[in-house]
Amino acid sequence: MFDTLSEKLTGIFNSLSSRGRITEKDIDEALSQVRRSLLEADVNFRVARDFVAAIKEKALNSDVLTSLTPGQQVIKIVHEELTGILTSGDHNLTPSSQLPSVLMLVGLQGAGKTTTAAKLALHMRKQGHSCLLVAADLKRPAAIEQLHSLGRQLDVPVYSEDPANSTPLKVALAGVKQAAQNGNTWVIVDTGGRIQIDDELMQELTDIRDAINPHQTLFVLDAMTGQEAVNAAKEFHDRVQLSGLIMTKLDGDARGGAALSATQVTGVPIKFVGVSERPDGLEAFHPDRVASRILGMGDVLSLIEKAQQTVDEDQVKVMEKKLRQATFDLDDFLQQIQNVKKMGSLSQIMDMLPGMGQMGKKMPGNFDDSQMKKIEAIIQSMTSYERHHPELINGSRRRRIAMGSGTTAQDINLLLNQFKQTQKIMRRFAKTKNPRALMNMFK
Ligand SMILES: Nc1nc2c(ncn2[C@@H]2O[C@H](COP(=O)(O)OP(=O)(O)OP(=O)(O)O)[C@@H](O)[C@H]2O)c(=O)[nH]1
Ligand SMILES: [Mg+2]
Repeated sequence: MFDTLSEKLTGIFNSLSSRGRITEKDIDEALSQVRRSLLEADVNFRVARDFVAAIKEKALNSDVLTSLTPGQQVIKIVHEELTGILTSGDHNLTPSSQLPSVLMLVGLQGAGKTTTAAKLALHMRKQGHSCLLVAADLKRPAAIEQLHSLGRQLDVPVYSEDPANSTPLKVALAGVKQAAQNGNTWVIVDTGGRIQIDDELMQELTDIRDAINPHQTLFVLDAMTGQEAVNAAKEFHDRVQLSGLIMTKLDGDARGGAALSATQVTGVPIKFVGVSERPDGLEAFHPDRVASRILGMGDVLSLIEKAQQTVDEDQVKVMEKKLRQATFDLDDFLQQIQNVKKMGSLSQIMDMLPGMGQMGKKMPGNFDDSQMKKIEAIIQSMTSYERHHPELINGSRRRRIAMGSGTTAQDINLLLNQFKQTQKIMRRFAKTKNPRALMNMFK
């Protein structure tokens, strides 16, 4: 988590401050910490090395050496630089002037191409386009049915042929022709997974590319596969000239360093990210968020957005007001926990909150879903007065609540501590006028 990198950097600089001046060597030490953190986040080692070299120059030319908070300054520069790299290029899927616009998905096996094809079709339809999905993976027996099944689910037409009497090239060509006849505005060609060292299959992809001349060729990159995917992205780019990347499975634990490496190595922008297995699990790419994630800073903005999708808008506004006024009490805490349940697994949510990921891990008994049930029971056993004034819960109240909720006084203490921590974070949050400026909290 961010705390670790931030704390480590602050630690390095703090231990130096007693010595007085910070030197270039001290910056080197801090940057080697940054490099390690990038490697942990799956950033390719060459990319990390070059990146850190660029940062060093920036740091030396800035006021880091004389700053009172050099740790934060370094993080700030690193974050800005990461965001800068991730921002370059066009992140939209611009259609071609001649319809239908042809989009081809390529990548390693299991990266998420077929799922992403369906996600894109849904996304495009929401924007008023009509799509045709083309099943050009004839190698994996179930691939055609997988796309048909997704198509049925979304009510998007799918073009396929009998694999025994066709080839991926033929299917792709006929699919594009079909889309033109249908008057579709986009045609999305799903290709089979392949590894870059398989020359024959890579040639097949080049042939398809030459035949259908895609306007968008997107490499689907599994965030979980880390650095391996980076070499593949480069090779695919050399073979079929990618126009963009889609990073899938960002709902998992991976910090997403492969995004940085793949963008650096290919010079091609990330267009979208996949955040669930479901067809609506496709999100616009936000460079600053992925940069925060790579640094392990917690993805507060994503969390806010997710909460807004799951919880109704009015409730969010009320909550926001409470946060601003810092009157967040145990009733709100309970409501948040219940909302969190709607949003997904708790550890996922905790990871998105700065400081909370670590907190979750440090918590005795682990802050997991059963813990959550316990918390609900405890708060429900409190009186309304107690929920508004948790600081007044004394020993005898504690015993009564424990009895009422079938827990122990220790559980109550744990909860009250957790609540206090949350309140602290909320207060920091409340101080920011604009959620977009939340990053300032860390500067
Ligand atoms: N959690 C999560 N799972 C995903 C995401 N995208 C795809 N998956 C899952 O990853 C697995 C592989 O997805 P596919 O779409 O079949 O991958 P593919 O690249 O088409 O695979 P091949 O055609 O065999 O090369 C499936 O179980 C998907 O549900 C994502 O964004 N998040
Ligand atoms: Mg597939």
